Amino acid sequence: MTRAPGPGSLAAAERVMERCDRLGAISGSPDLLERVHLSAEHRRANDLVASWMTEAGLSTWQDAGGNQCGRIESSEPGLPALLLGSHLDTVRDAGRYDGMLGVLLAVEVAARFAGRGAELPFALEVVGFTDEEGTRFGNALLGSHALAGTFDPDWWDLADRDGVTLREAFTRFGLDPARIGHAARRPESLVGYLETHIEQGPHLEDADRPLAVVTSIAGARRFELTMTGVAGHAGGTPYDRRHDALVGASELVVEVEALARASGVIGTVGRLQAFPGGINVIPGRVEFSLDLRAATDHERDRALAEITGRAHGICERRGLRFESREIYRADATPCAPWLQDAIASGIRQIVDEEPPALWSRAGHDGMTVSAVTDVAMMFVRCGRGGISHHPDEIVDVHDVALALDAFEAATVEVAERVRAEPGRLGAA
Ligand code: HGY
Ligand code: MN
Ligand code: MN
Repeated sequence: MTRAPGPGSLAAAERVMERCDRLGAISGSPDLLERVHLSAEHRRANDLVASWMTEAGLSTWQDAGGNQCGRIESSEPGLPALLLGSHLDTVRDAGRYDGMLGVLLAVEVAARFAGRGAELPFALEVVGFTDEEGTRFGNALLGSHALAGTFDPDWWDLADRDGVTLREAFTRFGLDPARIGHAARRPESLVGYLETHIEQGPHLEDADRPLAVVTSIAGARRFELTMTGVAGHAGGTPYDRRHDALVGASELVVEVEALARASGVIGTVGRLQAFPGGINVIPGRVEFSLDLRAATDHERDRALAEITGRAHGICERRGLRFESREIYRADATPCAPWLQDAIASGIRQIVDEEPPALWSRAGHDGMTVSAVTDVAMMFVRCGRGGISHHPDEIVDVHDVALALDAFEAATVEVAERVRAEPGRLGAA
């Protein structure tokens, strides 16, 4: 039986929802929510979240990767930190809770320990990552790669749709590419990373459960695909002489879905453009995307090989050429059992039921942060069929209140486990 959240928690949850609305109004577009890496909106969102962190009693800084950070010391300053957080950037035409909810819940949990830091055997840090989505430069997780010390210098030459390189945008934002290494955290400075995030799927709503513990995060690979044929006259070119790139690409798009449905892998073509794009011209070239993910890297990569084989088969039959360029890869990430236990125990204390355990079909910053410390996640129920990456994204304030209390309880559970095993403080 789910316990009703306490009045203080409901008020805090209302504050979190109101703050999600305020962040939702910080967009690069007047008609929809889009807040991308190193934009003026990124700056405004960081400043606003920094003010809320300060209000909560955290010391704040923006790290050398553009992430917004805050910290509460324990009784002894300078101890390794438990990181709580999520991301502040969005996809195009986004909802208001993907990422933002987790950052603001982390601020509220930290506020509950402000002045009580001595109760924890570690410092508490909140991080609002930038660029979890990769909306601007195609690659993703650039903020958490900086924190994990896994930023690849080749990425400086990535360019956005206006041709602005990551290096130029970074510099214009007021950051120094030469200093990005200063964002990297040493494993011994961290205890672990906990993220609360909306589920972005229907499972909790279907099960009528408010919260879940996440077992692992799906590994994903993203590609820019090109099919090239021969442009021609839409009227005069007989079908048996056509090399129609759009029909070929369309055949592959349908094959991706059929293969994914049959194998449990998740394949999506989110973008497709035909060239030259004339209404009376057979498309000579099609550029399209592929987002491929699965619970394990093996399943994902096996599906990729199958899709590539089918693409070449289509090209052979239709006299087309197929090219594929990988633009992003993040491997499947298991959540640390000891942190999963802490989250499950936190949920049990608040919701009085055994929490469901789900693998995350969505990618998250924990995939990169796991390079430097153990990670775990808690999911919050999404309404409206779990819709996300869409303005209709929605959560219920009572679930947010339960999530807040469970996230606080999970933090205390981590503290118990660290006290029992001091070696976990900054385990390399
Ligand atoms: O694409 C994802 O899975 C995440 O929302 N970035
Ligand atoms: Mn997202
Ligand atoms: Mn997200």
